[in-house]
Amino acid sequence: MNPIPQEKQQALVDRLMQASGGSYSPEVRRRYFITGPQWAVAYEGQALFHAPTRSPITFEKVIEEYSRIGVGYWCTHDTDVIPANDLFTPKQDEAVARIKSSLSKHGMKCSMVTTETFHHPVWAAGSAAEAGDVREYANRRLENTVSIGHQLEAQYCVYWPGTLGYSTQGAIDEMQTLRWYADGINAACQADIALAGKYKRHTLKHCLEAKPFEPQAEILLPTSDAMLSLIFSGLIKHPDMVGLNPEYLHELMWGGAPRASLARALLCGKLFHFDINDGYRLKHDVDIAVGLVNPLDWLNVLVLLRSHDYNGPFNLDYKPPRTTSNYGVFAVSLPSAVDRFITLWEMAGEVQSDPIIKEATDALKAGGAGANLADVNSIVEANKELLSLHELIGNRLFQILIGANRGRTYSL
Ligand code: 3MF
Ligand code: MG
Ligand code: MG
Repeated sequence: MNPIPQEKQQALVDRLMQASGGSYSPEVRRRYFITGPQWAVAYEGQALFHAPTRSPITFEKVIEEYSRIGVGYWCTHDTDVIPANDLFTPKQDEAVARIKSSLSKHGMKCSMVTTETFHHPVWAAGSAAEAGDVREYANRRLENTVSIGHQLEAQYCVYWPGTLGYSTQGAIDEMQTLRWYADGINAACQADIALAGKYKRHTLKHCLEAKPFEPQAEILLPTSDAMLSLIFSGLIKHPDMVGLNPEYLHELMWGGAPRASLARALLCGKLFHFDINDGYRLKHDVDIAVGLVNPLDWLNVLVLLRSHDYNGPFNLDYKPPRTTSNYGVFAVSLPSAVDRFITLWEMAGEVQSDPIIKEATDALKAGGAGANLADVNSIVEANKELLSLHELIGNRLFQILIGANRGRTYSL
């Protein structure tokens, strides 16, 4: 193939996207509670070892593009859209007014707001630092975000503690730091109760998000289970208002099974919100888009969530790769992520109604006949042949993933 002239490259990308097929209309996409973060599509590709590869984009453009593609909900960190120096000033109100008008112009809703407590130098020692003024400032920021949430009619508020931890051992008192961290969540809930009264709205759902490593060497609340222990520790004054925002990759990063983490959250009634993406075990937070690394696991995650009636948001917390251009973010990255999610969700429905999986599962639950409880070997024998069904179910899930259940075949 000859080199492709620059002015023909976008057309090539568009033609191959078209040829790939499998895309849904914006109307179909809008039927799902898929939420689009400001920071995901505005990410410029920078990292510790990386200079940006994309140019900045405004929230107006982000909201417009989400709407065009069919993502009905937008969410943001406070400082994604309001520079830290403008917070608490009339410039904040101006920004909130501009966001409101942008959302309404494009028929979009704000689903969630979150406070950036990890990037600015003020958080060098975390939001629950020893210095009282840092903690007071953190509380003001959280309260302010809750207020912005009410003004934008959001339902959820998310907290990723970022730097809550340490790099040098013994530098902080873990117990005290966790108490201070809980004070911040309490301040946000307290402010929420007052603001909900003022705005005549429901209080928000406050969702804690754990991540096992990065950006701190040792993290005090590294997993969703750790977050559950904080919620039920007695330190949280309004535990009913507080739940989880697990992130698929964050649970995978520590070597856990995201499906099991989600199940534990569901058991506790705390699965409020879910960050969807993909990546690898025991590596850093690569934030690859949903289904590109572990589609089979993702299928099973969605079977779990469909089977147990999860009805909260699916938040596209991923990062378009550095190799994707500004144009590619909206032409390839975002629509393909949404469409893979929808396809996997629909496939999960197929799994639920698949007659083979259903019969195999029912047979496993029925168990084998003829066991004598006084004879352990007879229990083994009674169930022995049935247990091959576990692997058969695994194979059937693979077949559903590749469409073999719908007649797709391969031959030499
Ligand atoms: C970091 C994250 C964060 C959180 C966000 C929500 C930038 O790995 O996942 O995204 O999701 O701060 O509050
Ligand atoms: Mg996240
Ligand atoms: Mg992440």
